[in-house]
Amino acid sequence: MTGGRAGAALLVAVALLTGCSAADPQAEPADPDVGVQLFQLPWTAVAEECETTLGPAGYGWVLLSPAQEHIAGDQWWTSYQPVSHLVESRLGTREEFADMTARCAAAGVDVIADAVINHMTGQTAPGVGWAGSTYSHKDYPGLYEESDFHACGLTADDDIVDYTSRDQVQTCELVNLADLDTASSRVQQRIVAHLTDLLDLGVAGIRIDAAKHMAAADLEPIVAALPEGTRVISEVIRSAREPIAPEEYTGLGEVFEFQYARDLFPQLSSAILADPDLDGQRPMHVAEGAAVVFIDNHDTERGEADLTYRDGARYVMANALMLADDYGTPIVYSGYAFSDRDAGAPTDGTGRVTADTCGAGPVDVTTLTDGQRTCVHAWPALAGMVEWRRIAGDAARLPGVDAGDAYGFAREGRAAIAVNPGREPAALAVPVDLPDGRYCDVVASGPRIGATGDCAASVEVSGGIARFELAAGATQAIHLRSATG
Ligand code: LM2
Ligand code: CA
Repeated sequence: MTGGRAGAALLVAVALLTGCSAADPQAEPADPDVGVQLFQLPWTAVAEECETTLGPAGYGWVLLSPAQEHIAGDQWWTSYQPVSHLVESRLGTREEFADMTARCAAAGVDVIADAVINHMTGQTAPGVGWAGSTYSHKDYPGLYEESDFHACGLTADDDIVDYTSRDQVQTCELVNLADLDTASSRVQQRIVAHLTDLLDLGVAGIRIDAAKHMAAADLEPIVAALPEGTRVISEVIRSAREPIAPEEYTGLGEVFEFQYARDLFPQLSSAILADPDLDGQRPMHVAEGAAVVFIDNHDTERGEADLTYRDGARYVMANALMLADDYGTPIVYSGYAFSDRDAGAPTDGTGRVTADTCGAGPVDVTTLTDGQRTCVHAWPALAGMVEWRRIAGDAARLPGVDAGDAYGFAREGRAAIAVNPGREPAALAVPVDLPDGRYCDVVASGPRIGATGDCAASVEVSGGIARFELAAGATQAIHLRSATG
C-alpha cells in the first residue's frame, strides 16, 4: 500500500468513526465502466470518436457492429450474415480495424467486437460476399462445409418455429440462417481461430451474438480457449415463456439483461417510480456483477423499446437513471435515425458505410433525417451523467424520495439525481450528504470537471438537502465535483 492510499484509508476510517460524511471535494473519478454501442459505425470513425468524444467523456469501452465479411446488400443486417472470417466489411478493412483498436486503447477505450458465430448466411441462392468469397447456404469454401451445419429435422424447413423447444432454438435455423454445429470440435476450432484473430487485432472482448441459439455447453470450450481476461458478453434475450435463461450463460462472463429496460419503461410512462431492491437482488435479473444493462440496442430500437433517440428528454431520463444506478454495467446506444427498419447507414459510391463523426453539441432529435447519426453518446446530458457515475463510484445507492410525480435518490456522499416524468413542474427535496452550496446540473450543462463554460442550471444544497426544481419531463443531476464554487 502506498503512503497516499494509507493516508486516504485513514481519513475514511476517521470519517467513519466520527460519523461525519466521507465527502472529499476533490474526489477522483472512478475508472470508466460505461460502454457505448456505436451501431454500424465504420472503424475509422470509431477511432475518431474514441479520441474526440469517448475517451475525454470517460466512456470505458465501445461495442462495434460485426467485423467479418458478410453478404452483399444495403441493409444493416447484412452484417449478421457472415460469408467468411476475413475482417473485411462495409465498415472497414483489416488495417483500419487494427488502427482503430490501437487508437481507442491509447484513448483509454476498450473495443468489444460483435461475434456472429451461431450461423452463416440465410441465403438460398449462392452468392459472393463483400470481400469476394463465394458461398452457398451450407458451403463456405475453405471454412465450413455441409457437415459443419445442423440439420435439425424438427420442423418442416428446419427453421425455428417454437421458442418453448430448447432443441429447436439451438439446433434449427434462426430466420433461415445456416446454423453451425457448434458442438463439433472442428467448428469450435474455426470459431476460436476467428475470435483469436480479433483479439490479436486488439479487441478486449466479444459480444456473443445470438448466444441463446447455442447451448452454453457448446460455448464453454470456445470461451475456455481464449486468453485469460477476455471479456465475454452473451446476448440472451430473456423471456419468461422460454426454457433457455440468461443465467445459463453467466459462467462464460457477462450477459445483456433485457429485463432492465422493461422494468423502467412502465415506471416512466406512469410517472410512478419505485426503488429497486437496493441489495442488488432484482427479480428476473442476472446477478449484478454479470449484468450489462441498456435502455435500447439496435434490435430493441426496431422493436420492443418504448424509448429511443426520438424521445429526446424522456430518453435522457431513462439513460440518466440507468447511469445513476448501482446495478450492472451500463451501455449507451448510439446509432442513426431511420424510418425503415431495414435501412442501412448511408454509404459512399463504393458501398462502404460513410465515416460520419459527432461534434460535442446537443442534437435536436426533431430535425434528424434518416441516416443521420444520433450521436447519443456525445449528448452533453449523457456525457455529464458518465462523469456523474464516475464520481458516484461505488458509493451506496440510498433509498429514493418522491413528491408528486418527481422521484430522486442520492449516491452516498457523492451525488444526487432527480427526475420528473409528470406533466407539471415539481419540486423535490433529496437528502444528500454534500457540503452546502450551489451545484451545477450536469444534465443541462454536461461534464463539469475542468469545464470552462457557464453552468446552464444549478441546484441548491443546504443542511443536507438538495432542492431540485424540475420542469415537466426534466432530469437534473449534481455531484461532488459539480459545485459551482
Ligand atoms: C441477433 N442477435 O441474436 C442480432 O442482434 C440481430 O440483429 C440479428 O437479426 C440476429 N440475431 C441474427 O444475427 C438481424 C435482423 C434480421 C435479419 C438477420 C440476418 O434483425 O431481420 O434477417 O439479422 O441478417 C434478415 C431478414 C429475414 C431473413 C434473413 C435471412 O430480415 O427476413 O430470413 O435475413 O436472409 C429469411
Ligand atoms: Ca444454433
